[in-house]
Amino acid sequence: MLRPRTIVRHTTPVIERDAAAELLRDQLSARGLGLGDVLAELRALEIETPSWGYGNSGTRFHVYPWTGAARTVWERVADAGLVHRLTGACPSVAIHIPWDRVDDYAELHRYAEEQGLRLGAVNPNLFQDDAYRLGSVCHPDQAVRRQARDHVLECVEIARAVGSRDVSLWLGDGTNYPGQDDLRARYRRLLEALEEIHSALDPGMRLLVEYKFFEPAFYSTDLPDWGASLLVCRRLGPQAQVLVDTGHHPQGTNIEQIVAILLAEGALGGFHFNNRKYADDDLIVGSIEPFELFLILNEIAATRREPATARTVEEIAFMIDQSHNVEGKIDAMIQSVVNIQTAWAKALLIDRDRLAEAQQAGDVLGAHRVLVDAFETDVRPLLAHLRVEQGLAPDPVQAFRDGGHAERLAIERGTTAVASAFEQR
Ligand SMILES: [Mn+2]
Repeated sequence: MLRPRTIVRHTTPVIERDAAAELLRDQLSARGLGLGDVLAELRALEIETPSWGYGNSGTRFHVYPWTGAARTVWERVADAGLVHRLTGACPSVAIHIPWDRVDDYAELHRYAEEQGLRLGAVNPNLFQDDAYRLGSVCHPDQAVRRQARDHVLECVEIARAVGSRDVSLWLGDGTNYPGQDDLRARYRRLLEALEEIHSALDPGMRLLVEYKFFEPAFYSTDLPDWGASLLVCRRLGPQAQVLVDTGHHPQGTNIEQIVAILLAEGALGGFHFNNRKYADDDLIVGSIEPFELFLILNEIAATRREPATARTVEEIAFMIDQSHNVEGKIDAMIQSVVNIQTAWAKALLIDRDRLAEAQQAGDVLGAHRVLVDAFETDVRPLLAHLRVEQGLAPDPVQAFRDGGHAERLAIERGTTAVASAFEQR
């Protein structure tokens, strides 16, 4: 989420007068930007981390247990709290039902608050029950469809109980072979289910509709792309919005253009950020394609500057959806947060007047160079300044590594045997 824009009066910059800071100042003033405004926009960016990113998880091949990884929902929320304390940018944590199911959601809500957090999006699980072999809400059998709908309705209840705005829906539904099921009938079943779920939302709540072009199904997926998600959301109403998971597209897809169109249509509800090389790899955000991440955030930054669309942009949920197989969980999460902040800072540094001029004049490479110029700017001093100003360490990854946290958690939790459905994900 982006906090509402605030007009920042000119505060006295406190960046140390070292060479990097001088350079940064020059870079900002050359673009007509004030340090105070840029810092305010950086502070506005709130990133939601996923509870499932803190436990042992992995690929279909093996799950390598990580010493000190969170074992329960309480530990996952505690780890999210630690990430927030180190970054100052992650005030909410998404939960997944049934992995994070508890008897008393008021208690979970209170516990999150003690950790300095809100409970964020509630994610139903429509892919891990034996009954879902042929799908969940699109299953040919009415009884299975009922079970799936009831599960999502339970998640709406949980969202209400914990004060969460968003129910975030991803379906594993699809078919593996041509002719396996009637594609139009499946679409009708999908609409019927989502209409019932959407009508159960309170005003102010949202249903985020995620898409993915393949996997676990390999021939057809019932919500394969952003167009299908958008069509469904349009049928449902304004409380249904599209969720873009950056790992859910075919190779070479221009994700930033999808983002631009969804922004123009007021239909972008949020992101699941992660990165990939080949498929839905759920790697650290920005680890493989930092330029793509920058271009996505460029669309957000540009839209945020326009008064007509600024309000819509504020509602976007910036969520991480990752799974860490060979690396430390908290370390990886902080690195993702840092990478998003870095790309956001670079997007804020784009000289938009010069860009618009070049575009209007048909100066193809001139316009391209304006973007590349911002992308190549070293924003590390700017982000370090932001954090020090917030009373944080300048490099949160280093702060985590130096703070003895991993060692403490290893002693407290040890190595978890990988047995539950959660860890097998
Ligand atoms: Mn996702």
